[in-house]
Amino acid sequence: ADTVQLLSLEREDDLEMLFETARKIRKANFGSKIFTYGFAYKSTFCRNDCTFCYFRRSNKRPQRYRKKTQDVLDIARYLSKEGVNLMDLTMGEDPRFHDSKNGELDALVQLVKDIKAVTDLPVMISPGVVPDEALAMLAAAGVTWYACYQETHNPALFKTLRTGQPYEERLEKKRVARKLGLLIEEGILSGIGESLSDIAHSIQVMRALDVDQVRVMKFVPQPGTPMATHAEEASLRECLIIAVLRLSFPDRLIPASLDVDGLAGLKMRLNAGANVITSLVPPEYGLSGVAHSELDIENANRTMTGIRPILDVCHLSAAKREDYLAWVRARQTVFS
Ligand code: SAM
Ligand code: MD0
Ligand code: SF4
Repeated sequence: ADTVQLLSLEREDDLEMLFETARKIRKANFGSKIFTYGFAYKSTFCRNDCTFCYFRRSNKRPQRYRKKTQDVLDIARYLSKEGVNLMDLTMGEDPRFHDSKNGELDALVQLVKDIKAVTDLPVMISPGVVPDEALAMLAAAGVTWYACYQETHNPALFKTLRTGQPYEERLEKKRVARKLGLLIEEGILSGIGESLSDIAHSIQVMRALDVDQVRVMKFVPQPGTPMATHAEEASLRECLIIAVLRLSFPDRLIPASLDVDGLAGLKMRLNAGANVITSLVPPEYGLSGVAHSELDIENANRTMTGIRPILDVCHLSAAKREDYLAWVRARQTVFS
């Protein structure tokens, strides 16, 4: 069946068959092991004004912060002890981190080194579009992954979402990252006015990019933004796309994010063929989520302890650090 046909499935039994196929493909490639990523929103300042995002520059509501090095290190230590496989440092496009003028970029570079020294965890960085030199410095410091989601590969739709941001520049940054030896994560938003052929086209573009990790997250309306009253689609649609991604990228990593529906939405995403749980966030550090700035954080649902019962019912288990490192190394040798 072609991609658009799969994406138009609606009947419950058809969907169940698709999800089952996706799980079989996951099993053939990854067994029953699921990778886990810790998440820290390092800076919630941003120069951009994406219409879908709570942290867009013009929104007055978010709590803006830049987490101190020591706090992020504590967080990484906590998550590492819990057994996560990777630490994702995310930030708004905060220009303070874009050059060496004020010391923040150098502090970030040092933070990456410290996380690796203290926890031995691989690091993913999600800083948005940053200068090539900054990316090169982070790569040299030992960052493993660059995550940067295009949201859509329809340039006209992109323009309405990422207002004022050049489509090509954002796409190109991922090629730059790959050339620097980084693994790359690319992704799309669903429920933002895309057509089924837009999604199919995204899959083609992401295949051409040869991305290592590929995600879909459904759009969650954010207070204080132009899309605050935009309809929110059913989470099942995100799951359908996850399953189609699994069919299209059998041996790549596909996240089930805790950020969209919290712990309650984990099982359905794993059942759709996801093999990474992202956005594990420890309580009590005052950290924000992205699609939900608070959901399930302070009640400790977004922790390894929180997710284990779900892994159990799905007959899955959390991968050990060695399993994850082996996968990463194997991917790195493909293009080095
Ligand atoms: N500022 C960097 C950037 O935009 O690449 C890094 C932040 S990254 C965590 C932001 C990602 O979260 C976006 O690329 C988008 O895919 C997702 N996101 C943001 N707002 C969202 C929302 N309201 N609903 C669902 N996903 C959202
Ligand atoms: C997540 N909140 O995994 C995080 C974020 C950025 N690399 C990831 C969107 O859902
Ligand atoms: Fe800024 Fe990223 Fe939010 Fe866009 S998605 S407003 S770049 S934090």
